[in-house]
Amino acid sequence: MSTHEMTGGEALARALLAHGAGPMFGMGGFQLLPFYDACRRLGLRHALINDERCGVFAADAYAKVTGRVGLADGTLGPGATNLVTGLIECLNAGSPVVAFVGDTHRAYSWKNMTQEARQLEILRPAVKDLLRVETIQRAPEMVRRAFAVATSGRPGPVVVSVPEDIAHGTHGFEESEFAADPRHQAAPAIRCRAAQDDLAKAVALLAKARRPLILAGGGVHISGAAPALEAFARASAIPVAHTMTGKGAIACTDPLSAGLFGRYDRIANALIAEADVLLVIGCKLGEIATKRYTVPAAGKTVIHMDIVAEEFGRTYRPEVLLWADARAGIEDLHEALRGEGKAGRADHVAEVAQRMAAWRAAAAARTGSAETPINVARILGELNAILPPEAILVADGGFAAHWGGLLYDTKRAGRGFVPDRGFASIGYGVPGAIGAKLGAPDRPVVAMTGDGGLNMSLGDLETARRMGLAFTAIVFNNAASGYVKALQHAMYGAGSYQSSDLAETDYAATARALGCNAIRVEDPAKLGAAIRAGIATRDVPTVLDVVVTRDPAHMLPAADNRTVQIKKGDRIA
Ligand SMILES: Cc1ncc(C[n+]2csc(CCOP(=O)(O)OP(=O)(O)O)c2C)c(N)n1
Ligand SMILES: [Mg+2]
Repeated sequence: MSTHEMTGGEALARALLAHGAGPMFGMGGFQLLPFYDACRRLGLRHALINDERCGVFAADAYAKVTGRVGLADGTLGPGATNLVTGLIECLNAGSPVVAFVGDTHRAYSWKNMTQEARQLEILRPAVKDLLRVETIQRAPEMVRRAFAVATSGRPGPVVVSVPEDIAHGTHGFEESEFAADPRHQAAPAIRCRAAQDDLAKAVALLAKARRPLILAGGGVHISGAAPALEAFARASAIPVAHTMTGKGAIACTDPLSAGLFGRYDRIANALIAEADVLLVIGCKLGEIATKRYTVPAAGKTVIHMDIVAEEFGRTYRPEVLLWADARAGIEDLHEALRGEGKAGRADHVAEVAQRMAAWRAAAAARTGSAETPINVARILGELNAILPPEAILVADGGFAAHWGGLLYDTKRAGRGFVPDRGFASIGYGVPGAIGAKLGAPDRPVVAMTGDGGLNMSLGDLETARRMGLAFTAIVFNNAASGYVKALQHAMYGAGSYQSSDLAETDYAATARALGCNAIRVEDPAKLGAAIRAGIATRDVPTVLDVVVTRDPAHMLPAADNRTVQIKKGDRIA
């Protein structure tokens, strides 16, 4: 048998290629140089990112859009620690991501090596698993293991720690050592199904339900279950409400859509209160989705379907537990229920559509607002009118996700709205758009970000320009850390602002200086044309610097946010 002498770095690159993997985002250092060199020689798509956190955000968005494993890397020390925020997004959101981190040469560890830190201890709680390549021979095995863990069960991030002596050392590998199981190229690699007796209990409850409602979370998208959910909801006449991440579980334009539930809602919270059975799918029922554990109110009949058994009962005590992959579980329910009880739900379904129509009529004043500075709702109104069904809307961690979650209408089932609600960090908009565009090069990608969020990730507009990626980044320019300012306004009164103002900045000029296409929009009537121009642009990002309200009393996202009252202990967002 012939062996091929290569560095550990090259073995890692070959193992990635064996999984059909890439693109990858990172910033180099000494430790991983042989890996970078192998990427160049072997043609693994790798791009320099200007902040490793953004590299993981891009990998996360790529994984969310494609289901395939997102890849990132960081060098020893600050490179590794910069990964933490991004990795926690992947962990909390269930995104399959593999990250390589350079580590010290083991002959010198703990001797004040430059950039040395207890980095594995820092990274450990941020990931689903942390593997260390202990001997060079095991490099391909560790990559295989990382992909297997990242794509199985509830997907998540896996760090592979690569000591310098492993990356730079050499070993004679046989070709067969790089074999990879193709099922682990994407999540879910393997699906589990609910127990028959649990399914029977769920079917018995749903068959006689008159006002049932499905509450869909991001797990629906991780599982690729949206088409199955749409078919089940239609065949069974059960309306669907969703979390921010669950948007697109069915199309928002579907008559069965009850819209967002939880902290902000259109009509869904009332439907939850009136429901006789709630079917929760792929949703952790966390703080925002439950409006701080008040929705659903205690005493509801809940069927909870999730792939992580430990999530059952964490925030709400369900009647029936369906321990299943979402798509498999929905298909099984569909098959077993066979539309039973559908006829008795005709009024319920008609009422949902009527209430949604009434909500839309009430919201139209804001989504079509001619106010200047521009009302953020108008931006969502324009996006609803302009974006085609296949578009992807990325939303930054702050207001953008809440405004988008509430007001954006997806027009087909599937993940068309990509917020970073795993960790809700600001700064996700631009790198998220980079990852989404690489994952779906033929789909229009639009990102919404606050000016604060853009400030955090401005450097990676350079990355997007360098990579020739055409997406549209809409900046909600309110010259403020607006969410904080709005809370200060509500809690301490007008004028009581601390560290929540930003300098008035022309982000269009900033973006132009970075080589991007850019338009500053101050007139709401010009918004539509600007969005269309952004979508039509090729090979370069477009930044739309949209001047929105600076009045902290009018920043909160709701059909009429002026009536929002903050109660003690409440958080608003
Ligand atoms: C990394 C990080 N730091 C702080 C926060 C808390 N936070 C949530 S929204 C927000 C305001 C962000 O300002 P900007 O991006 O301009 O959005 P705006 O609210 O003004 O639309 C902040 C600071 C966060 N989510 N993430
Ligand atoms: Mg702002």
